[in-house]
Amino acid sequence: MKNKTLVGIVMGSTSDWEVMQHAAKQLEAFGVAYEARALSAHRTPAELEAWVGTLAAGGAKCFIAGAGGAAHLAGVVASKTTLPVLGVPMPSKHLQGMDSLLSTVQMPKGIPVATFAIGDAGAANAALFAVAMLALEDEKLAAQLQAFRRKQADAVISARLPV
Ligand code: RP5
Repeated sequence: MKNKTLVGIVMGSTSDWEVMQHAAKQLEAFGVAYEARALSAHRTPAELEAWVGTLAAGGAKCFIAGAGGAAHLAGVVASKTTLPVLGVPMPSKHLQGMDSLLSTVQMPKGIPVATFAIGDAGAANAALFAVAMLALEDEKLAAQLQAFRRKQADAVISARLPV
């Protein structure tokens, strides 16, 4: 039986997948069930609202939303659910993602979006943050997260500079 979807990953365009795949891969590494869709806040608002509602009703615990340019996707998702929304600004052609960052992070008071770094690191970190939230009520996942951190620390400690 397919595991219940715990995290919804949404992006404004299929062109965002190159970045957002890092969120998906990170969740896969922890065995967290997710559903990923390309749905736009301005091109497919009705479908976006329906998808958010379906996942929330099905027991999802949070959403990761990545978009670029005038990036209102994460804010719109946050307007449709009280579940935590983690925003990932896409790198953009003309402003190198600063447009995406500011339009995702500068949510007016009342509807929060937890915003991560521009690009691949932000996508991976949004997934790690989702894992941390899920780990609050899942001891096995918490142990996995501890082991992940330990492995990273060990890699730094055992690294040797080429001098
Ligand atoms: C945004 O516009 C998307 O999130 C994407 O980052 C950007 C460009 O989309 P495409 O023109 O590649 O579909 O809505």
